[in-house]
Amino acid sequence: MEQTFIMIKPDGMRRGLAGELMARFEKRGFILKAAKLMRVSPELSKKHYAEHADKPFYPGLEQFITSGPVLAMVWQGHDVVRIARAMMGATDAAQAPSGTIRGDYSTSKSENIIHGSDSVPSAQREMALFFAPGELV
Ligand code: IDP
Ligand code: MG
Repeated sequence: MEQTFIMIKPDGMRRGLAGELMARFEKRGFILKAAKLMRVSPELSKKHYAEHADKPFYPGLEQFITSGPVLAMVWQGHDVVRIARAMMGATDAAQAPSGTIRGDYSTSKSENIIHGSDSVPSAQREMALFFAPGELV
């Protein structure tokens, strides 16, 4: 069964949205396979966001993602990579429709509450960065 890597970012944690966001994935029918409350180090940020390392916004992104606890998770289910991205809405929360996570809780292109893998290969790469195989239950 397909799995994806989802992370509630520091802004989502600061605002107390973890329980509500997890409930959305549960109610859609996805199964929680792993969860870890943690801080992202600058080193882990550089690996996780390797595709963005040369972008002008990367320094701000690293500062943001390391600014407080995140909730790293693996969710499993039918077509979960694509469906989770649809549930999140566009990267720029100002463009995300109401009813999506970003569209309901943010108007920012940077502090946009949640991360979700953009493809099955990305999901496998990101899960391996945050979890050891034995940590998936
Ligand atoms: P995604 O999170 O929707 O997959 P990406 O383009 O992969 O979006 O960007 C990763 C993260 O980097 C975004 O979620 C956001 O936090 C941040 N980001 C992306 N583009 C910008 C930008 O133009 N300015 C500031 N931050 C950005
Ligand atoms: Mg992305």
